[in-house]
Amino acid sequence: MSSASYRDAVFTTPLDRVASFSFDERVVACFPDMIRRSVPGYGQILGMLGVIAERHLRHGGHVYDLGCSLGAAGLALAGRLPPEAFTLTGVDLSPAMVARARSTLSDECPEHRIEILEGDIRHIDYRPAAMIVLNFTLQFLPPEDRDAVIGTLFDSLETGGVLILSEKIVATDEQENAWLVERYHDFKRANGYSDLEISQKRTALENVLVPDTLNAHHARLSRAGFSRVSTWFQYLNFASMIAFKDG
Ligand code: GEK
Repeated sequence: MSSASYRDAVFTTPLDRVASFSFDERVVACFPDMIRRSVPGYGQILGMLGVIAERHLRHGGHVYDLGCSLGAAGLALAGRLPPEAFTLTGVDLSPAMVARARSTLSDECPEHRIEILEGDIRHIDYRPAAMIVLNFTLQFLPPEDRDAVIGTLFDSLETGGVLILSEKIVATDEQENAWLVERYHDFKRANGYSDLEISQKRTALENVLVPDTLNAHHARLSRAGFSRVSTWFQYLNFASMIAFKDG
């Protein structure tokens, strides 16, 4: 399959009925453009994943990239660390994403030990890991399944391991939240999206992407057993946290 990436035009024309968002072939074909123009800080977060891995990953440790899409986290780690530094399993539910991630990673970093599995992160058997990345994936799970997944990930992490959790968030204060959402739409306009595209995408994501507050994330991570949680990045209503499993 070609690794070309097209400009996101999924919601450019008016639709009679906006269907729920799905990670299908059409989305996969333009995904790198879509996520960079839609997620504030996406490139910066990816860049830091490699830096965090350099500091926190034990040599030869195993990494999970859950909801890996096209394998961007694996590529970021492979860009900073040599092949012997880590092994990585990427998991994604979308067959189209998985096919494209496999071909991209084998083209871009054939020496690195990266495998991509098609599966649901709620139901796979995890092996012990030193680092787990959930980069904008938990938000797509039904809210009632999130505690169990975070609990399983805590159990799978080795002592000294870290979980990176990046999410779209909702602010507790209504006025603050309204300001963040308005500026987020301005961010999308500044990146070339029309009002029609913004509103149709918003409709498509309703009940598909359900954001939590930062407090809810911190509380869930603590409940699971993480001893320390820090929000190391926030850009408008998008944030990334690191949770430590201390000994
Ligand atoms: C990146 N992390 O580029 N099991 C496995 N995968 C799932 C599940 C599930 N239950 N639900 C959704 N997905 C990536 C970006 S995108 C974020 C992640 C976005 C997958 C889904 O198929 C999609 O590929 C990914 O999670 C979310 O760093 O598009 O906003």
